[in-house]
Amino acid sequence: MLLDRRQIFAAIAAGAASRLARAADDSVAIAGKRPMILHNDRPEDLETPVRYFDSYLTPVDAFFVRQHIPRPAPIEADAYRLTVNGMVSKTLSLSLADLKRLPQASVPAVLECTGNGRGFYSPKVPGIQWGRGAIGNAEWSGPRISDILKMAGVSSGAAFLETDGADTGVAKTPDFIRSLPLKKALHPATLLALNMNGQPLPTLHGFPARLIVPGWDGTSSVKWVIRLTAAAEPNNGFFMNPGYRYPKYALPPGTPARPAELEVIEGMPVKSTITSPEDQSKAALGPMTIRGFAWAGEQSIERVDVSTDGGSRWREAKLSGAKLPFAWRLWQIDWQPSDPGYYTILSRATDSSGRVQPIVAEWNPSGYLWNAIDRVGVTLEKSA
Ligand SMILES: Nc1nc2c(c(=O)[nH]1)N[C@H]1C(S)=C(S)[C@@H](COP(=O)(O)O)O[C@H]1N2
Ligand SMILES: [Mo]
Repeated sequence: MLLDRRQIFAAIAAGAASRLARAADDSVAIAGKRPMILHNDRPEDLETPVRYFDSYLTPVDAFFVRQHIPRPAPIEADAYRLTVNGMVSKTLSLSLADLKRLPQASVPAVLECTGNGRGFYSPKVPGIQWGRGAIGNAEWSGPRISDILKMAGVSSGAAFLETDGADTGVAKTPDFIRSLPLKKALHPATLLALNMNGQPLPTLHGFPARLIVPGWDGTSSVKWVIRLTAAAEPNNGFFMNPGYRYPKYALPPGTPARPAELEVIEGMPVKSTITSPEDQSKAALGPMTIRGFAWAGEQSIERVDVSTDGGSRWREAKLSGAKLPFAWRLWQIDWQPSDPGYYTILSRATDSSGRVQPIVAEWNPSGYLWNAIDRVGVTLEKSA
């Protein structure tokens, strides 16, 4: 029987409804996850509700999930092999045990989807309407890509590393393949992560091995890696071109991309997020602490300023944690409002290279790299 598009969507929706327990706030339960904001089912695209962001490391069960195509069949640890080929002196086929025998490095790093915050753009941009939660900060560990490539012996003419995940294309969506300039691949913090927060990667996050490219957009961090290929040129497939490119010159909002003037996205911008109070929430009038996190791609966070009056006056927030590249820093500031009413709270981060969050995030046709000063509204009410 042939189903038309409407019937197919209805069938998918019916399946989803029976499989997913819906919580009151429209979040859903997925195995291994707390209730998350569901953007897509099959495969799951899950956003972290901001209330879960209350720790330096984002717990695995609260970490966002993004996948473009159905997950590969679960990979058996014993059957797993990583092929290292292309412009190398020796093609390798490495088992998980081989990878575990290499020196293991560890790096706390943010993983942020390029489209995090897309839902805030106006005019609207097609794609997942992520709010604040397509991001997490985890401790990743595993062998360095540089150690793996050293074993294979990369030719001097190689300039890129192509990475393929075990997921394959379906229908019109092609295979997920990414290329990384060799310089970034050889950076000591670029890992083939086997662990996330000290535990083996769960299937949703790329078991048994994923790339971690600290400071770059999440798209670079290929999951379920089965092949690393040294090459002279970057891969030119859909997920490198036109996917995940950003206009070289700003475009008027609402206008189409100019394909010839798009550039591959690399390091991420400076940014901050307010996690408490939540946007459009109500609270009892009284002293409170405003909290959040801030990060800056390959740079580190220098300071965060907060305004509770829509940006008229600013105060410096207290940062915790080490001033490191790649990872986020938590910040907080005490506030003693004296009057009830509606308040607009803003947070603005500055990084170690002097970048400051802009008032306006530059509109772009794919809705990438939203990094405007964060803004929430809260109503403070006199207790009865
Ligand atoms: N193999 C594979 N790797 C992938 C993807 C994918 O669809 N397939 N999605 C990428 C994108 S766009 C993001 S934002 C991150 C999300 O990682 P997470 O699901 O572990 O949070 O994985 C990246 N790696
Ligand atoms: Mo992404």
